[in-house]
Amino acid sequence: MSERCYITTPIYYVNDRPHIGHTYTTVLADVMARHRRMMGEEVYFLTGTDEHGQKIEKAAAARGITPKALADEVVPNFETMWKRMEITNDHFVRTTHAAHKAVVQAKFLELLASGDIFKATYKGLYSVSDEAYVTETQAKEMQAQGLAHQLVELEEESYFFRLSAYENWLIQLYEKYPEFVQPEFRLNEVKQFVAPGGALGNLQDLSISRTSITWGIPVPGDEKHVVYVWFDALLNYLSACREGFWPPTFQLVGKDILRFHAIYWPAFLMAMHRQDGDDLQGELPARIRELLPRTILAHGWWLMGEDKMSKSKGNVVRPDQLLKFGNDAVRFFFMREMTVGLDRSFSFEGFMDRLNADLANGLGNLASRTLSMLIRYREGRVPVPATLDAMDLEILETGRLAASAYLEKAAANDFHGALEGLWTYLRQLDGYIVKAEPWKLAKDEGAQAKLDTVLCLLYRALRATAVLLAPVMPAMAQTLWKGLGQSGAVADQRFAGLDYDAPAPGPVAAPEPLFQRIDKETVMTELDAASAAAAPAAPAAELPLDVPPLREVVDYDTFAKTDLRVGLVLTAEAVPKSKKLIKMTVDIGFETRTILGGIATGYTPEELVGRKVVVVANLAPRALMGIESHGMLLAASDNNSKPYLVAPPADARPGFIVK
Ligand code: ME8
Repeated sequence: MSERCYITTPIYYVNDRPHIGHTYTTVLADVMARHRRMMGEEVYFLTGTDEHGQKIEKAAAARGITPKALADEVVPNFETMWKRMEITNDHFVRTTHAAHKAVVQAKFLELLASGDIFKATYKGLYSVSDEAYVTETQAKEMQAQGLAHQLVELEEESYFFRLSAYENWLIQLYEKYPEFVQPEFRLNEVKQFVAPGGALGNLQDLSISRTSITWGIPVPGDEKHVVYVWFDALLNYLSACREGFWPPTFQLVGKDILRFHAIYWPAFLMAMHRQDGDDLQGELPARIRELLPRTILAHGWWLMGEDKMSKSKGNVVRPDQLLKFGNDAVRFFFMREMTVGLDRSFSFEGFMDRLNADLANGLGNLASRTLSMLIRYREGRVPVPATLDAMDLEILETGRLAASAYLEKAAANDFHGALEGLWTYLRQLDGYIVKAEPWKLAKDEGAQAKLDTVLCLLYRALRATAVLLAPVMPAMAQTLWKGLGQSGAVADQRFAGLDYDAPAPGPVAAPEPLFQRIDKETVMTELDAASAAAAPAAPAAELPLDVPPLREVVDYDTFAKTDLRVGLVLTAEAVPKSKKLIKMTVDIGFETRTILGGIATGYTPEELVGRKVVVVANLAPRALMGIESHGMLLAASDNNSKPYLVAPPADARPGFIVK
């Protein structure tokens, strides 16, 4: 039986359309899947969408539609994009599929019965953007990065996964089976997180249910809880696995979601597979290792210059912008430019330079020269070499080494290195042509045998190149394959069966250009024009300041009577029937207050949660719309503008006095 290989991508959130990050991961997975098929492996390749959780619930609310309607609208964008990019996934999983939900609920109940999931009360800081509780250290890191507004203090009844109990086994997994996370420096990151300095006792149990949201898979038998979105999402790899393919061979993830995949995910699986008698403090049984993913492959990010791409910065590259240069060109660029694991900065100029140099010149030029010479000098028939001189033997040996190095690197998922090496070889072939001077040989009656050798070696080199490149550039490799007079699909070839010396079948065809050279200047001008058109319109001329005259002077003691405190908004909701009022609960360090603010023209309730504010804390309570307000928030405005809340610095703690 041939070897089986199960490859997964992350499942993508449906709050965005595909961007370069999604596209890169999916193309990498596809190249790996195609390559492994040509290695003779039986591949199951899974991708899909992650549709539950607070992020999606919020995005849908902002649009005024249900989360399911949002997902149904966005999912086809992914499916269509993958078709357009010739992605050969065997299945597309959606976490809203009934089959997936059933597996999540069944596994939840199993772990509840085994004691790996239990119910308790939890109080802690929760990161709204990560949908995860954070440790004190993480909270400090976030505060230092100015992300304090994304933290809220939550107290809720929750189901917990006994993550702490798996720390010992996890550490053994990383130590004994370092192939579990690749590349190696990413494994070190994970180890550092789980056991800084090699010390145990750092992992805390993980809250895996929520009562604060409703968009999720209900906890069976306790339906006011929904299953935490990461427990739900990670289980897609299990629920959508094809019979006989477990465990996953390669799971591709971006560096930002490595922690979830390298810590939580194997721990969930350990809990599902452990048996009575297994000792969690003892050795990790080999039987369990075999049921865990073989490798979590973590890639880096495409950056814009040195910057992270983000919707708010408006610098996100979308696949449509690249695909007008051809799908294979994009696939090639991704594989050639990015070293799996590292970040890489993207630029349109670099993109075009790479394609012009490697595809229009490099490969395209070599193919068209070779085919033209075969047609011109041999009427398209491929001759057989008579004798080989030292120069021929050298290029043959170079080719043999280049092909095996390519296959070795590609099998280790180093497509960057594989392609770099192959292109060095293509340049050596150009050098071989220059040295052999076939155009001179053609004119020399006595050099015909030598010309046969040169043409044949070039033909064979291109034929091997078409096979090697088929996973990376399926359409271009097929065009070349056909041009070389080969029949059938190049993707049906097997690397092991690659017969370098096989006779050529039919005559070669007139060369079809593999890649049209890009006129970089024209494209850059178009891009500049498009980005100028898309740039936000200049702000409307500001209205003149409209404020009342300065109030009468007060002495310090009068001012000092006002007690101002830093507060943290814990919850916020619109007050029914009021256009302006928002009702909030605000933590002011020593107590939590209900405060009404007339700020709905400036803020949505969602934007307020997690925000630090300045509270007038000793104002007499006042009832508005039948609700008593215990304080007031400071906001800046003039008579025309919306209110702008006064914001204390990120690390000011609730309760701090403002004076
Ligand atoms: O994280 N370059 O989904 P997602 C490269 N639903 N990769 C990038 C990138 C960039 N500039 N920006 C984002 C999720 N990514 C979860 C996964 S799996 C059980 C659940 C990558 O749609 C990012 O690293 O936010 C991540 O791997 C992927 O895009 C999906 O992001």
